[in-house]
This record gives sequence, structure tokens and C-alpha cells, in this order.
Amino acid sequence: MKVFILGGDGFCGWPTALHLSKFGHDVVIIDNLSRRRIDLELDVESLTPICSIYDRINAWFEVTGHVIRFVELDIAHNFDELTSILREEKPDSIVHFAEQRAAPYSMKNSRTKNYTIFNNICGTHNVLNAVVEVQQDIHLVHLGTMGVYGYGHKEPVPIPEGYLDVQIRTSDDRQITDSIVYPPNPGSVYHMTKTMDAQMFQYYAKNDNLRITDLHQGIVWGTQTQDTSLDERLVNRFDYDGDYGTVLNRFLMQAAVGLPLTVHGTGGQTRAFIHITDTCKCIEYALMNPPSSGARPTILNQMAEARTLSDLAKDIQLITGCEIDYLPNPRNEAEENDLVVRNDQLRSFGWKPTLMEDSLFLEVTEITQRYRNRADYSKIQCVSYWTKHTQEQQTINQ
Ligand code: NAD
Ligand code: USQ
Repeated sequence: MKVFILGGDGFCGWPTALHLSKFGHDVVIIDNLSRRRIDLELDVESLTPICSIYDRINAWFEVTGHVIRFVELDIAHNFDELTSILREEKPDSIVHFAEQRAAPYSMKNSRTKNYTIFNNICGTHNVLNAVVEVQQDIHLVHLGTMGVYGYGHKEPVPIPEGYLDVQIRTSDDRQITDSIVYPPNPGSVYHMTKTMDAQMFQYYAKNDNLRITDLHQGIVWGTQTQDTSLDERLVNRFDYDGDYGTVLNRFLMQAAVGLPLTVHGTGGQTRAFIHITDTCKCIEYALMNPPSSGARPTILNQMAEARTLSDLAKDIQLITGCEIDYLPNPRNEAEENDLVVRNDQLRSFGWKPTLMEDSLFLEVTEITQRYRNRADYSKIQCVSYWTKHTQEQQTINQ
């Protein structure tokens, strides 16, 4: 299969590109390298020393003999180039990771809100529009997020895979059932772009019979996969800063360098998690099981397990003896929520989720120990606030 990996230089995209290349797929990475530029803007670096994309793909060829090609392209701004490359290459599938993915960065200020909206919405729309334009039957696999469902439930209400069966009373007083898209309830401008992407998928599947799979993924943790571990030059990125670092990797890094874990609020927030190796496997399953033309988008919940942040912090404390700080929450989110998620479809394809274990925590701990001298501790605190009011309150209290 020829696969375009949009955003293939990023945290999820790079190991996925290697995983698919290893199995003999013809992989073309398309990326505008904006993530590397945002690191410069924020004056942070991946904890792991990542090579340039050119050195990465040369190293992959040297080590495995597999060729990955790279095209530098901004999909949000360059519709014509995107269309040309689709015409020339005729990929079977596109995996779309190429979005601004940090909720705190999206809430930082009015410029980053605008950037996130433009980059993500125009990027996704350009991809859909280009596939229609070239009239090719390309399967689009998009990385969406569990956060589109919101985290409002206090009760354990199972979240279905994208669609909700509802009963509606007709005007002539009959009861009928229907299946609707699960009502979106985003918790940040970033998450809002994913709910808007989902709307575009519904439209293009209906109007143009595009074949689309939207993977509603939980928080990805871990760093390395079998493939990225083959050579130092293939190492995956590891974000730990207050904007791009995600919670479990941050906790593991903080414990490894002897800092207290930074739990926001009570830690009663329940979130969905998945290990990076499973991200790659699930994308492979999604590529192998496309929806048929004319079908509504397939929505898969790509998560392995749900945990509260305080439980996670306590587990890590048990293993490492670290301290836990319960900090004022910079976000506007429910203090506590329940989360029960159906992931039957991915399981039916044969996926056996990797669950959190001490041994897996060790992998992250080893990475953070090895590169601890590269850490800039001044970048750990989360300083992007969801509302001006929260920012003012927390500044007064400091
Ligand atoms: P990342 O920021 O590490 O990678 C995204 C890549 O896309 C970067 O290399 C960036 O340069 C590129 N990119 C961004 N905008 C682009 C554009 N306009 N044109 C071309 N390239 C562009 O993010 P990630 O963690 O790898 O996440 C990938 C996708 O998975 C995102 O869409 C994210 O929403 C989704 N996701 C991530 C997580 C997670 O925990 N990391 C969880 C759920 C879903
Ligand atoms: N949190 C802490 N302490 C920290 C950092 C975060 O308690 O030091 C809390 C946050 O307040 C939040 C939770 O941890 O309640 C998750 O935060 P996060 O930054 O790990 O994850 P999130 O902002 O939701 O975003 C990440 C990815 C995003 C993806 C999403 C999947 O950056 O791309 O879409 O996870 S999900 O959360 O399932 O929507």
C-alpha cells in the first residue's frame, strides 16, 4: 500500500511511519516541520535529541534498507501543491496527523488560538477537498481525540464509538430510533478543532462518498517503539514542557529527575490513555479495515484504559517514592469525572491493548534518566491559562 503520512515528523507520526515502512508499505512523509519551529518559539527542546528529518530517514534506510520519502509542505496553506502530489503519487491511503495538537498552546493567547483554528481546520479541509479534486478513491485515516466527547459525565455512562442511538418522539406521537453523531463537548480551542474536523468528515462522506476513518485517540504515553529503538538517530521526540508535555509522560519525567508530580486540582479527572506502540498498531488496523464508499465515517475509540490523574500519580509515587503537588488548575475543566469508553471495533480487528505496567514505566524512566541533563526545569510549569480570570486569580495567589 502507498501511504502518505501527513505530520510524519511528529511524536505519533514518526513511529507510525517506521512501523508501516517495516511492513513493506511505500511511505511518504509530508510535514511542514512547524512542530520543530514551535519548540524554538517556546525556547524548549524535546528531551530526547531528535535528528533532522533527513538524518532520520537516511538512518532508517541504513539500518533496515527501507526507503521513506519526505516532502516539506504546509497542508493548510498549499492546496495546489497538495493536489499535485496526490495526482502524481496516487496514494492508496492518507494518515492525517498534521495538526497543532497541544490544548495549552491553543489556549495560550489570541494568536495561538487563531493559529490552531486556521492550521487545523484549513489543513483538514484542504486534504478532503484535494481528495475530491483528484477523484481518487483514497482512504483517509485521521487522528482525532477522545476529548471531542467532553469529560462531563459524573456517572459511568459508556461512550459509544462515535454514534449514539437515540429515541425521538415524532410530531404524530410515535417513538422512533435514530443514530446520531455523539454530541461534541470540547474543552479547549484545540479540542474544538477536532470536533469541527469531525463535522467536515460527515459532510464529505455524505456528499462525495469519501472513505474516512476518524480515530478518537486518548493521551499517548511512552517514547520508543521497537523501530525507533533500533538506532539513536531514530529516537522519538519526548515533550515534557508545560504546553506540549502530556500528563503521564510529564509525571514519569518529573519522578525520574526528582521533582514533585504536578497534579492539576484534585486529580479527580479521569482520562483515557494509550501507549505509543499501540498507536502504530491501531493505525495499521484502521488502514487494513477501511469503510466502504458511501458509508458514514467509521469512528474508532483508540484508547487502552481510563485512569484518574490522582491514581496515576499515586501509582508512580509507590514505585519511585516521589512527592505529589496538587496545584491550582490552569484549565477550565471538571474537577472530577467518570469515563467508560467502548473500543469494541479495534478489539474485533485483533488489537490487544498494552496496559500500564511498571516495566513500561521503566522504559520512559530510562529515557528520562539518560537525557535528564537536557531538561530545562524552568519550562515544566503549565503557564497557559484557559481564562483571563483564572490567570488573574492564580497570579494574585502566587
Ligand atoms: P506533533 O505535534 O508531535 O506532530 C504533528 C506533526 O504535524 C508535526 O511534525 C508538525 O510539524 C506537523 N504539522 C502540523 N501542522 C502542519 C501543517 N499545516 N502542514 C504540514 N505538517 C503539519 O503531534 P502528535 O503528538 O504526533 O499528534 C499527532 C496527531 O495525533 C494530532 O492530530 C493530535 O491531535 C493527535 N493526537 C495526539 C495525542 C497525543 O497524546 N500526542 C493524543 C490523541 C490524538
Ligand atoms: N494535567 C495535570 N498535570 C500536568 C499536565 C496535565 O494534572 O502536569 C492534567 C490536565 O489538567 C488534564 C489532563 O492532565 O486534566 C490531561 O492533560 P494532557 O495535557 O495530558 O492532555 P490533553 O490536553 O487532553 O491533550 C493530549 C494531547 C492531545 C490529545 C489529547 C487526548 O496533547 O493532542 O488530543 O491528549 S484526550 O485527552 O483524550 O482528548
